[in-house]
Amino acid sequence: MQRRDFLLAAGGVALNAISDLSGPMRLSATTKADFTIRIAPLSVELAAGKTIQTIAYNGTVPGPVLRMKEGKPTRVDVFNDTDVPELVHWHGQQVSAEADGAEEEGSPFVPPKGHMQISFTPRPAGTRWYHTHAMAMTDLTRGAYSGQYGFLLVEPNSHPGNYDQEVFLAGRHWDPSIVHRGAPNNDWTVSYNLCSLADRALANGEPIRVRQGQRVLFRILNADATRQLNLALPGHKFQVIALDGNPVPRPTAVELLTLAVAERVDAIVEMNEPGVWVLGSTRDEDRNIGMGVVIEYADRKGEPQWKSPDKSVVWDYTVFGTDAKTREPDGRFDMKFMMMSDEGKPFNRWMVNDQMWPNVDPLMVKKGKRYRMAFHNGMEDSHPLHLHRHSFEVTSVGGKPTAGIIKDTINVPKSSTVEVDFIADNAGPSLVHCHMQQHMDFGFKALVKYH
Ligand SMILES: [Cu+2]
Repeated sequence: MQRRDFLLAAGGVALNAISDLSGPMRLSATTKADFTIRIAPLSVELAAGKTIQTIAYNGTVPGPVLRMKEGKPTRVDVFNDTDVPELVHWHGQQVSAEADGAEEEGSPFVPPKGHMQISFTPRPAGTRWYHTHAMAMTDLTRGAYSGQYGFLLVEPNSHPGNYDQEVFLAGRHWDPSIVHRGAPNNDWTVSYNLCSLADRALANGEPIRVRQGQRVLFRILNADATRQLNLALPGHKFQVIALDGNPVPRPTAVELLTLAVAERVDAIVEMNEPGVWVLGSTRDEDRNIGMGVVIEYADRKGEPQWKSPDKSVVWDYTVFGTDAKTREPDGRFDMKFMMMSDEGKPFNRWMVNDQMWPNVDPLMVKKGKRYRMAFHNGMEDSHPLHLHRHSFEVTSVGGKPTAGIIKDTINVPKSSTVEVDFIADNAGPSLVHCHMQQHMDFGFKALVKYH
């Protein structure tokens, strides 16, 4: 019988892991946990006659909403009932590298048929999420192609929200397969047959029931492995109050929401257009395979109505920012991303500053200093860049300066540059990577390291 015990401690954050690789589970030396996550196979009928087989948390997709208190030390028991090692990542949380659930940072795996107790202090408050950080490579049953995702709501001590109803929506594509695309991309991508925004495909689950005059807070997550999410609700506007869970300096009403992979939007909708509506993807091909949910006003019946926003309506982060001048950073990192030529098999490989993972120079930082990362995307696709264990302030998008928008993931549109600043305030290795699964698996990543 093999047994391994870990006890790692860093900055007051401890992590216990006990695993038993061959015999019955042993649970000695762990303290009672606040939350339990069980990773196990799940069969779920997302639409009538359309059942998918996946791996999920606690038998549901999405997994349960975990409500944690900001600043309160929290323990999570993770049981892995599958036969492969797993990692649970706390996206947008300033935790230790040990607890972060990223192989590249040295976080331990939850062993197959094993258990691990993870401890951290949730911060900052806001709409975060938890998801697997395992690599999938060409196995589309693993990683972000699986059902291992859920909301993590870190509740602040004071509640600023003024709303009548709270709704969690997480966009996902399902039933993936690998395809090769021709010009101009000339790359390998993933195609899907089914979508969900609530817990079922559009029109297969319960509608969201509202009353005229209600203010509904939508917490929206793009939990997809690879695809951008564009959402509209005909006849209504979204008052965006937070991006990636962080309040924006200029809450603004918009007709269209765009979320790159892993991004979150908190938005309030005033229900003042009675009817039965589709809140759904503006891409017909996604909405037609289930990306949406029905919004039903009290006493209203009939077919859900859909109308696409005008083509001229576009998503622009900077409308939520200010014109304030941002502080000059103490250091700057230019990061250029390039796809390597097609090798004839999936997937394409990626380079960062002409270097190939794991031989990518780390971004070396000193504690307490402010650094600017300039993401240069010379490709024909947009890429969602995510920094682990830190938040950043967006300072320019496509050459347009902005300030005050705090995020952990940002879309870098094709042929453009996005700049973000972060304070080096959480020692330890931190991964910065494209959140599209097949890109991070095949080299689109680098590490921030502290001197
Ligand atoms: Cu990418």
